[in-house]
Amino acid sequence: MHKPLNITHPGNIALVDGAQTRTYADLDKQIDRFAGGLLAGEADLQEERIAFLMPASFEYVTTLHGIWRAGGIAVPLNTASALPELEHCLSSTGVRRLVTISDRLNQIKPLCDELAIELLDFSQCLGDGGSALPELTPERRALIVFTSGTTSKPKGVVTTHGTIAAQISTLIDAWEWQSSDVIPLFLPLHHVHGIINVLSCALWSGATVHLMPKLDLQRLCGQVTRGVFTVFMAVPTIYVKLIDYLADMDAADRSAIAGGFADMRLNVSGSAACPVEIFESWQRLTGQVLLERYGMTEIGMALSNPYRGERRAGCVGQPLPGVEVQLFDEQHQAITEPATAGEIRIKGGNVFLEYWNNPKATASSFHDGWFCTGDVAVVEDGYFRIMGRSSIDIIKSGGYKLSALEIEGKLLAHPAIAEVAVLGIEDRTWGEAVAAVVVLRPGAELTGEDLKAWCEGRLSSYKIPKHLVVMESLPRNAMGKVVKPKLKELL
Ligand code: MCA
Ligand code: AMP
Repeated sequence: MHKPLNITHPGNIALVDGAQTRTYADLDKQIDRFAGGLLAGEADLQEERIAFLMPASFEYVTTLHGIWRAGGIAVPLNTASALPELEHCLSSTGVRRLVTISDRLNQIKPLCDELAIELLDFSQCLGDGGSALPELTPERRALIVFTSGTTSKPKGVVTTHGTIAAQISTLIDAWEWQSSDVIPLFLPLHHVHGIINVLSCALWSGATVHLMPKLDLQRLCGQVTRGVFTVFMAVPTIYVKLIDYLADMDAADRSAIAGGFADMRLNVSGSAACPVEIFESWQRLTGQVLLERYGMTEIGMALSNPYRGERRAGCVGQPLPGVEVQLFDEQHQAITEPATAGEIRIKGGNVFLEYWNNPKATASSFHDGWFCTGDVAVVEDGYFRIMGRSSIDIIKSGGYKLSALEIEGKLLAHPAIAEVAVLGIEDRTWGEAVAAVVVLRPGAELTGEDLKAWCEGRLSSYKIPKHLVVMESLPRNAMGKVVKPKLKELL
């Protein structure tokens, strides 16, 4: 069983939320109370899926760990999701109880009523403490995180306590986490980057996490200037936003903030490719050589540039300790020649157990015991370099993985749209931006603004097309299948 909280220094500050702090001892006690409250006299939640909807907060951390301690499976929900997206997560995992905080109750209540889910206010779940808690073995399921892929609906990725322990411990070793570390957490807490790389690595190490419900560059940079943080982890979009933010200010302020970053021991980029231009700009601005790493919801982190040693721009480094990585060609043969592209496949204790309730998808994502990532890479002078993905239907925007098929399915319900193809187009800030190419119904008209307004409440904001192209017909191949058009010249 992994030790999700490092309580060897109970007086250390675990969490900071604005002016409030929680020591490890306080947090530990609160988690026990929450676990006891959820158990309500039962001995073990027996892998009951418990969903929770809340921003980064003490309540979030207590809920996540409380569910674990009580023997449940934690299902963290995206606070930015539209209701139909939440509906899919809740119904596909058979959730019967959902925990939230008081100012979110009204938002989620109608959906819980419709799905006959018991809606719990966080404070309602705190017991008196001191309840007996179940023994948790590594093979028990712990977490379901939703990921988009080449299917229209996101799949629930199940990891066990053992998987999570492996994902955390490899990063702690590789990046030399220490109890003196302090890290800001502004990434969403329904994905591995925020949950594992930032929150869990820090709490396992006895370090301090500053919880931020949203990315607020001004506030963040103020703290950076004051030297609050030792480690910083973000997606490339956030480094682009920081570079642009710094470019717009006077030289003295810029140099104070840049100095704050320069003094940290580590700046990490991941979740999407970090363009060489951004890697170099960040180094010029702050002196920090970004450590780029590669991961995926199903495997946690797999490849990383070295903490000590050369961090190469445009590359994702080498396999992390305990993670086996091999490139394969289309005939499933292992590639042994350098500089030959192949699919990245992974083995190790870090690999997920299954897609929830979807044995077919689970089976087809493995080959000969290797998890097939769908990402293509080459090895050059001992460093892996990601070349792209094997499916055009996966878009990476702002660090989020999006399914073109899911967005197409949604847009087809628009009364003006007869046919649609969704694709990602290169974008400096977002990596890729979502674009929709549509064929309209006879006589219909549609602008980008109309489409955006229609999508609100139906799709999370980062899935809403930022570009709209209307065509007479969609290009098709000889078999009549739609071929996604090259948009560069049309936009
Ligand atoms: C938001 N906007 C966008 C996008 N997102 N426009 C184009 N493309 C997008 N992707 C627009 C909104 O519509 C809005 O426009 C404006 O930007 C501000 O929106 P807001 O949501 O406030 O944006 P933000 O707060 O600045 O968000 C940017 C962000 C966020 C902080 C970079 O996208 C983010 O947290 N990304 C990280 C995702 C992540 O953690 N992924 C990890 C999964 P308007 O003003 O016109 O309405 S991958 C993973 O876990 C694996 C294991 C791994 O390897 O890490
Ligand atoms: P997700 O499924 O949301 O966890 O996203 C995982 C995907 O993000 C991977 O399959 C890659 O396509 C992409 N990814 C993560 N890190 C990197 C990176 N450093 N460079 C390029 N792509 C990355």
